[in-house]
Amino acid sequence: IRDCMRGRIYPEEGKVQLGGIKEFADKLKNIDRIIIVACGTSWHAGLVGEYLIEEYARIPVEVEYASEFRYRNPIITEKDVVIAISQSGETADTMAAIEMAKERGATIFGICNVAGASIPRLSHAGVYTHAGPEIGVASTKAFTAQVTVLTLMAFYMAQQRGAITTSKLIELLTELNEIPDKIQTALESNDIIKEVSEKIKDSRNCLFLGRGSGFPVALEGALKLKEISYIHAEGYPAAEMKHGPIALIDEEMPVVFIATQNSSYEKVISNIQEVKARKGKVIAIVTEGDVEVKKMADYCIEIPDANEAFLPLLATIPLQLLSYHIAVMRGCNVDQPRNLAKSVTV
Ligand code: F1P
Repeated sequence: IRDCMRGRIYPEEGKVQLGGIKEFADKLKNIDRIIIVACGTSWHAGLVGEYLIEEYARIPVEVEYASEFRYRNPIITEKDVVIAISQSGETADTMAAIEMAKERGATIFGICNVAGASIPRLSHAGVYTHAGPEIGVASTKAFTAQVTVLTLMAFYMAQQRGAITTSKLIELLTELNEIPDKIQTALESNDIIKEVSEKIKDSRNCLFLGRGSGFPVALEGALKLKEISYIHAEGYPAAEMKHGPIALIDEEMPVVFIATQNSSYEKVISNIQEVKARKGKVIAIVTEGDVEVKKMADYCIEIPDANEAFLPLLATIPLQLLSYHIAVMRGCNVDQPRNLAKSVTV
């Protein structure tokens, strides 16, 4: 995150500078919508981007699976900005999606990790994430860096469009600057996470639930568990539980909640009660010092308090660790999961 922010944020001045985006600053002031295309973990980062861009810059955002978008006949005009997110910059579906959008006149903006890869070359402009090489196949630090870039973009666009006051921006950037230290603190929960992993490592299924920006975190938590430990896992918006997944809950089902103290806290608490009433095993990611959730959950993992805008950056860390420990305990190869490729080029 520090590398990603270096030279790009000036908290005391309330300023975000993004070189790659600068020449499109005027266009961004007047656009009617943004379409984000990506696959896998990068798609989850895109959902966080939707939340942040709509919240702060007030630009409507659509988030599309590139693998689906490329085969439809979507309505795209020269007024659209398409943001392609890809760690490798070589994902075939994402490339095909932006090639199609480009032919239809859209401006393409790439968020990639690997410099000089195909997606940055196909894009009109872009930002590199500077996450360094991902050793494992499953994306982890690239996700954190993608979300950081999207956060900076949301703030940058908010600033350009006059959708945010300088004092609010100073407040947000100051807190963003503290996130690397808070992540360090979040990592200190490793021992508890290991204990929790031991308890649920033999589960056949697992549910991940969150609201607001906690929803993409839930999706990412489920994907990591699937990818590296081969446990069937689903991420859902917590409020959707009653529309189907609630039928799955019994004493065999661990349910991981993103239950931090933000705008949806009370509602998440009632979702936890619904799961407990059906004897589900609740693992909750909570804000440091939480009392309410601790009374109900079977296991709690604390993360430092933060503005809701930064929740995905913090809450994803314990979920990545949870998947990691479970996978190791099950004897899985966390760096090279079966059937998965680092970049899906076909
Ligand atoms: C997309 C992705 C990764 C996943 C795996 C397969 O890659 O789905 O999120 O971890 O490596 O590919 P990318 O477009 O972000 O490189």
